[in-house]
Amino acid sequence: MDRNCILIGVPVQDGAGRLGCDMGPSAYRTAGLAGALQELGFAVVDRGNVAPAPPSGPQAHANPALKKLAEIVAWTALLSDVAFAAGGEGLPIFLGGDHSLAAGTVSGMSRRAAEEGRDLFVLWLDAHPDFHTPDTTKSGNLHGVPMAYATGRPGFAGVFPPLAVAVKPENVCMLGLRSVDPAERAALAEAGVLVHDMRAIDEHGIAPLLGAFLDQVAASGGLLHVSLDVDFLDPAVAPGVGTTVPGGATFREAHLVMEMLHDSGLVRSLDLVELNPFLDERGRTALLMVDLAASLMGRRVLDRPTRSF
Ligand code: 6HN
Ligand code: MN
Ligand code: MN
Ligand code: MN
Repeated sequence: MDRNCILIGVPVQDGAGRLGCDMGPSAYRTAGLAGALQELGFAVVDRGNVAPAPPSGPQAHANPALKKLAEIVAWTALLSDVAFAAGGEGLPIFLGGDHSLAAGTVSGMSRRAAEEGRDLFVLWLDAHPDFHTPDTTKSGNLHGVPMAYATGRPGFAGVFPPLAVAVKPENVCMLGLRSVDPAERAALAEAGVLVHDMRAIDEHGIAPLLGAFLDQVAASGGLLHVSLDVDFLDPAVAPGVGTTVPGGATFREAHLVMEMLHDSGLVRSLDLVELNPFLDERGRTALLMVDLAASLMGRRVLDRPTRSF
């Protein structure tokens, strides 16, 4: 694991259905992310927040439900370049911001991997697959499309920035799904994405499912990008998100995932997304996300801070 951590604030909220994700980067800073990583021995650079120039006008599309298309296209183009560059300098941690940011971070990291002659693998920790296209989304919220974009699904050409290197769908593992729209279900099956929903986690346990995927990444010599959506977690432990779905990962399952990721030594980049501080309770979701990031970076169970709310 790279010992240089690069924190990049991404206050995008135009991809979500409600306001508040733009406060995410501040909440992670307030919850002590940089200090937690420094305690683990990392050199941490906080680059502050990035933002694209505001678009000159709306971008037309045949789907009238689409919201803020021009804005999200601008974020995607910017973040793809930012991720490509930062991925070559250290281990970038993208502090969201809503999940639309992954259209940029995943496509940029995919280009970075190709530059090194390797494949990008993506571990997608989320209640949702975010596998709509601009044509199939009914809500029109573009945080519902990033993985379809990054894997090169049809429907983005001439709408989103051209994709330099598509992620192979078989290199994507989605863990924790429990809210999948019909169009997404069909597209996931057609693309051949590896999906472990909550039922699979309940039935087999999270460790063997993740372990098999990490073995596959290691065997192929690929780079691993992790995209952690707050709603991967059960709303009882992580209420600070706009798209809560009951029956999510427990505190213990989530930490185990992070600990296994650390032990694998494979992680090259990380998204922390969908935190909505306006919906949080006394910062507990922000603190949990920081603790999970620290687990991924090597903090052991016995060193976790004791907190009460
Ligand atoms: N997320 N599938 C729903 C939609 O509106 O397209 C939910 C998307 C959730 C997005 O989890 O980042
Ligand atoms: Mn998501
Ligand atoms: Mn989600
Ligand atoms: Mn199974």
